[in-house]
Amino acid sequence: MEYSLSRITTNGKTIILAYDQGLEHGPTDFNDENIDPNKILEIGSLANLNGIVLQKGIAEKYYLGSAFQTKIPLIVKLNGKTRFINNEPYAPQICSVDEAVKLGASAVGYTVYIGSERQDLMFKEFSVIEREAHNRGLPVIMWAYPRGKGVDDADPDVIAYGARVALELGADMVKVKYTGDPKSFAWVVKSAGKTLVVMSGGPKVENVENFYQQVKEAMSAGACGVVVGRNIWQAQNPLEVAERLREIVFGVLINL
Ligand code: FBP
Repeated sequence: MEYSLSRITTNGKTIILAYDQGLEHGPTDFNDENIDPNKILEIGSLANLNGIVLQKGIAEKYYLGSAFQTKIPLIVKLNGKTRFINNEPYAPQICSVDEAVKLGASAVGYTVYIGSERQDLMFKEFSVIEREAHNRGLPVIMWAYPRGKGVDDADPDVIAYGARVALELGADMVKVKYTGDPKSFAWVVKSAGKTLVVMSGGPKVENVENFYQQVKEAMSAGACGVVVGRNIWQAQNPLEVAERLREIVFGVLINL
């Protein structure tokens, strides 16, 4: 099976902008500016990021056929749910690999709620997606989110388990929460084997320096980059945050 991560990485490293929160959390995450998908596509393009994560509706209406298509690679999120689904979550597939290809995707993403009572449904959907995407030459990113009754999603061992599940199921990249310290994150990276690990951004932090420190630690532990949404586009100056992230992840500056 042929697939390449080169369209969403630079020298094996990556910074991906996440913008699927409108579905996952609702417009409560947005203000008058960042509720407009064009503004986020503009940030990702100007900051020269490696990809933007969109659900198919936004991809179709704001990306396909627009100037952004040549400026920032698209990662189509193939499943999703609202915040009203909590205890034993399941995020159904809402877009096919075929549709993602037609939208111009360079990769596809899928969330697996590992440990949820409905995990088997997500495993089944993921396995079909993995096969179809790889047959079409597209890499697959797993959002490995341990969740459900009795699952502690902040436990470093549980996060490492999620990373291992991604490897076992054939993901090329796995997006996980930071464990809180570089030693336990290095074990997460080891557990993921040849599946590349990206650190998840999370809610906007009060002190952005703490966020940069976490990214530094994750990179030093072997992560290949980050998938960040709110900590970039909710920031006062998103391009400044993106520049700092580029310094950390790639070790270079961009001209703003
Ligand atoms: P953020 O950097 O804004 O946290 O985005 C990453 C992300 O995985 C999004 O892709 C997704 O919408 C959201 O977080 C899901 O967060 P959660 O399920 O923790 O509410």
